[in-house]
Amino acid sequence: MENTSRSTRECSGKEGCDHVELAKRIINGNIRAASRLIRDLEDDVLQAKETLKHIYPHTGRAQVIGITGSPGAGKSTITDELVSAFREKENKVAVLAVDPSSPFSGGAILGDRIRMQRHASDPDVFIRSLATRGALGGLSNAVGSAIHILDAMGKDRILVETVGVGQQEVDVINHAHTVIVVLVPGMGDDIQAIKAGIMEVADIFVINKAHRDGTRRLQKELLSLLDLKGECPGEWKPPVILVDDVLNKDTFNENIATLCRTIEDHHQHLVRTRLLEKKLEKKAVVEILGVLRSSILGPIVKELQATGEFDDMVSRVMKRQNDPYTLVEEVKGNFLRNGKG
Ligand SMILES: Nc1nc2c(ncn2[C@@H]2O[C@H](COP(=O)(O)OP(=O)(O)OP(=O)(O)O)[C@@H](O)[C@H]2O)c(=O)[nH]1
Ligand SMILES: [Mg+2]
Repeated sequence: MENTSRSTRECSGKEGCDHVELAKRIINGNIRAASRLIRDLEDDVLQAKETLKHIYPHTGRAQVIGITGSPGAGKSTITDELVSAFREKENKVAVLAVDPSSPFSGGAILGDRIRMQRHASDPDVFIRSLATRGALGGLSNAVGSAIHILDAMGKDRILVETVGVGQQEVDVINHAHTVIVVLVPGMGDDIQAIKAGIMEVADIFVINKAHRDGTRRLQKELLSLLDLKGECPGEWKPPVILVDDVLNKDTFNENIATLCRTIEDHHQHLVRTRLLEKKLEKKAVVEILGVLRSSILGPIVKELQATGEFDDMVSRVMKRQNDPYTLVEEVKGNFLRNGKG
């Protein structure tokens, strides 16, 4: 209901609902237009899809870099520094801070904005946070679409920051071409990382706050884990980069420069080995399945919820009056016959 009223309000507003016009403004790099569409994605406004259709042909150019790691590992600090490094090369940059845990934008993300304040006046740096309020397409879908918006705006590099915890975050980070996992010594990060399956998605490891005790131990553990995995000739072995205390400006900057070069090397590797093509193919599959799920399953679920049938199904399954298989078969049959649940 909330979504419908919101879309109606926007369409009758003075900005109108001309998707072509909104798409054009985004393609021209208009920050307000892009922000509005990202907000609509968060709110699961149906019309957002119409605008996305128009911007899609203008996407596929940007390099997407994912940054993940435990809370407080230093992801935003490193992201902020990467933004500066990319700006020195005159790249247009976007940062998407994804907060899966928060039902509202703000909180930790607000901290990120403050931390990245020095880029606030740069028109070629666009920083946005993304939280979803239970979008049917799921967070990963919303992130994929937000990346398309930033890409269509003409950004050369898109940095996606997320806290690496569970499967949802792994799905989010899989939108990136290159994934950086930030670890900190002395936090039991190694164990957490393996548990969360983050090891599998890492292309580059960063040990941040490398002035701390335990850095060498963590580095050794990581390297032996990577050795255990083994590697085929020509395969990318994720390098482990140490990043010194942000207060040791000179070494910190040097370390960030190494990180930038490694990101470049990884990108070249993806292109050379045609892994980039494979990644893009996988992304297309995931994207189609996600849209299928939200456009076919979404309306059925909404209808069942609106009529109270969904609650009824839950209660029947709980009391073992019905099994979910039979119930879903009935829903499917009704839907195919009548076009509704
Ligand atoms: N001393 C020191 N502090 C650091 C360093 N890197 C980050 N910090 C501090 O650690 C805190 C967390 O850093 P962030 O960059 O916000 O970490 P994050 O991983 O983005 O945190 P979340 O987004 O909240 O998960 C901040 O107070 C930083 O100033 C470092 O190298 N040395
Ligand atoms: Mg952060």
